Amino acid sequence: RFGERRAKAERMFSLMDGFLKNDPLSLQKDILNHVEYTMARSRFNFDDFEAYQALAHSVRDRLIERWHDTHVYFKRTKPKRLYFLSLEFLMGRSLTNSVINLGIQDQYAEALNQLGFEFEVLAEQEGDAALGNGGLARLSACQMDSLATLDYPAWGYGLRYEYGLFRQVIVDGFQHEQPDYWLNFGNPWEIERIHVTYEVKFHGTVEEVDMNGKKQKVWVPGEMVEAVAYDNPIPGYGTRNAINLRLWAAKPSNQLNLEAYNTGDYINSIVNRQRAETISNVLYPDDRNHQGKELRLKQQYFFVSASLQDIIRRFKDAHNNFDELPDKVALHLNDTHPSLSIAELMRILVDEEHLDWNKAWDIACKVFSFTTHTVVAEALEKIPVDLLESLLPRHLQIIYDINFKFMEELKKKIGLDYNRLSRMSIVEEGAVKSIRMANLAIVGSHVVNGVSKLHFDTLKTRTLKDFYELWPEKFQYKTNGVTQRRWIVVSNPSLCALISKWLGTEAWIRNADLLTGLRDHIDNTDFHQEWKMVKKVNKMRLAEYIEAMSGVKVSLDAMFDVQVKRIHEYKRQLLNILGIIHRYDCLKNMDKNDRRKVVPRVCIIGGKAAPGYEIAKKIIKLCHAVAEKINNDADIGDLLKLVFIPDYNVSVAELVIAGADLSQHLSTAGHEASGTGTMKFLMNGCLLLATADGSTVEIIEEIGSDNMFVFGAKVQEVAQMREKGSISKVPLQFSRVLRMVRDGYFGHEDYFKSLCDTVEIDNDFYLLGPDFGSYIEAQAAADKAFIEPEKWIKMSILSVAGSGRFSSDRTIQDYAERTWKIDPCRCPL
Ligand code: 4GP
Repeated sequence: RFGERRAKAERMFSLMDGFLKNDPLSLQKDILNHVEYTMARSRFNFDDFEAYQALAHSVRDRLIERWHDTHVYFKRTKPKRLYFLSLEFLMGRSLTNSVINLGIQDQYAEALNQLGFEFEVLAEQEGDAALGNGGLARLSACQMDSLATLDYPAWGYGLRYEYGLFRQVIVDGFQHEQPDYWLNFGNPWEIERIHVTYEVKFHGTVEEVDMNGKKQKVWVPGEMVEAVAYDNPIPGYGTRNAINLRLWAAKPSNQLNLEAYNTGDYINSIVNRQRAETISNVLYPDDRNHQGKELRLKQQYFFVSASLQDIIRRFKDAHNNFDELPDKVALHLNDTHPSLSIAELMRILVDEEHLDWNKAWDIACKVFSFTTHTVVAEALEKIPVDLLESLLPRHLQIIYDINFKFMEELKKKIGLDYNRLSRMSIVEEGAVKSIRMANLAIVGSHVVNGVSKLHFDTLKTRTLKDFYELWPEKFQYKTNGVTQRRWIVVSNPSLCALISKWLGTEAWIRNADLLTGLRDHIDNTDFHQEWKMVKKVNKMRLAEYIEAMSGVKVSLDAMFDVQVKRIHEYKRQLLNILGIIHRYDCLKNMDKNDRRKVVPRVCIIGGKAAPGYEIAKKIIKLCHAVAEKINNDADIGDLLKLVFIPDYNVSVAELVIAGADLSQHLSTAGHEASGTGTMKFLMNGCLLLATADGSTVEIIEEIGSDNMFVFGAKVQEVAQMREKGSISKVPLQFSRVLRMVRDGYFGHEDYFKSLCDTVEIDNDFYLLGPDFGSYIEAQAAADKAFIEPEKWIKMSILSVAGSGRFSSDRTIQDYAERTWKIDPCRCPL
């Protein structure tokens, strides 16, 4: 039989003419075929968008080949697999990244040229896949790239939201949110798997039945929804491996509720069925607060249930004893959002597979690991018990049982310290009885991770202190990283070529530590010249974009100073804007001579505010009001410009980061768990102006504080300042610029009043006032360095040279070795 099957497979393979060919002529044929047969356009008459779609389909074909081979190889060799569970992935665009990772960019460029198209122009046709909010979600995307590149046998699981993160439209300086129906024109990068579906259950009751003389709990659900898989191949770089990101979409269940149909209410029954699809419809646009929303909880469980059914099915296909689960499967919880997985795995093992509770619990604890991305305990997710009871009655019982056993064990260890017991309990008593998802994740995981050294210290000493003292061995940190493939190779091709030229190798694309080799050329003036040219080219691209988006013409001689990230009070965009007002105020009061010495600046701010976050929205409006004043002041001219870049997303980031001279990371120390924007700017030779917060502390260690502009209170000082007050440290200039806003210098004084109130002396939780003086000094130091181009270029080169440690390859390798215990599994050519 085996011989027969093999012969059949070989014949089929020969009929297929082997693997797809990648010479420019074959690529042209493939693209034209897709124009004709996939897009159903005439092959002589198609526009850029159709050309992009056909091109994308031809790339996808090549991805599928590798993706198939990788699956088959994993299936055959049965390595321990990692499943990365995340409710958010900010993938951005796929085209350029795919052809680069496949290693066929030049061939495609030539093929398209011969068809009369330009690769870069077609690449611009692609929209972003924005299935996430911010840092956590983009980190997941970087980590998927590293998992594939390093050949780890990993899969990602997530939700296929039909509406991704909202589009930000600015009208009169105010943010408006518009739905991002990103699937409008189809998504060539996904593969719909109509046969990979699972029933997901909700509501209902728990009954006790007698099973072989043993009492067994059985969940009788009240609602069923079907989860359908959509697969997204993730190609590694410099390897044949392409792993999978499986996203679930909700569809009405096929199990008809005959009762409803028989009552004669046919139309309503259909409408009710359709409602099921809303589960995966829309991404929640807050990047922190999801407390107590029923739909959000439904999304979480829908995602968890479908993923675990899929994972357990795959495990059972290859193994027949659950004792092996921890040796074959690692389940990673990316933040608390997938924490219900712990209760769900227990339900499967105990209720469905009939394992004894203690054995099941032992397995679960070995399988799960958890990363938290936040600093403050208040931001940790909680779910009201009432909600959970109605939606997932069996899971609530299981969580109670987990907690009961945990509390018993804890009492044995710490005695009857009721305060501590109640702090550590998974169940929070109080006005609204709730389940603490972080506590569940910590209790059920064998490793709890922070995302930077400083974050780890905060977890140990503050946020998760009780747990750390109980289980110090459980706690680790893996400083975040970003992928140099996306953030240099894809987004900054000129810099990529320059680095490879001076290092004499492209090996750094898989091993970012090699970037340190740039230090060998630090005094070479030819190298400096070329470095300068690269930045200039990128600044030109950015300047064109700014003009197209905002109508503002900016000078390339100016310092491009950028702050792009989600808008949050703790990230202190307001500090930046007040600093700009101060700069403007100084310019206005300067005589002509002094003005000649001023370094011209283009200040660029971008980012989205959560739709319900009023103060953040006011910050956006203030930015526009200040820009309006400054940009129309002919007296100031090119000395100062301020632009807000609307709808900041991954593809905008690619452009902006490559073109920045200086970037700002202003979080009050102790509030940014890690920060990953810093790393992208660092890799692009942009100097950082930053507080010693999150992973910036480690960047300072790596490149030295003299190669960046560090300012502001340190973590320990922040605590003291909040306790003792810090009025004496608030400089006069701060009060002055704040007064300008209050007095209506930029209009809208009533609207800005509550915003100004947040930084008044007694109210200034994020310490803008006390940090203002040192902020202004750091800005002055940046100006001073900028007028010494030699010095600036060296700092820029040393930034890139020191960025290797912040590659997500390093992070992933660390997770693989210390947390997941998985080995590379490289698919042969
Ligand atoms: C973010 C953190 O705020 C940021 O410091 C960190 O770099 C990033 O996660 C990745 O670890 N958190 C979120 C969130 O995006 O939604 O909580």
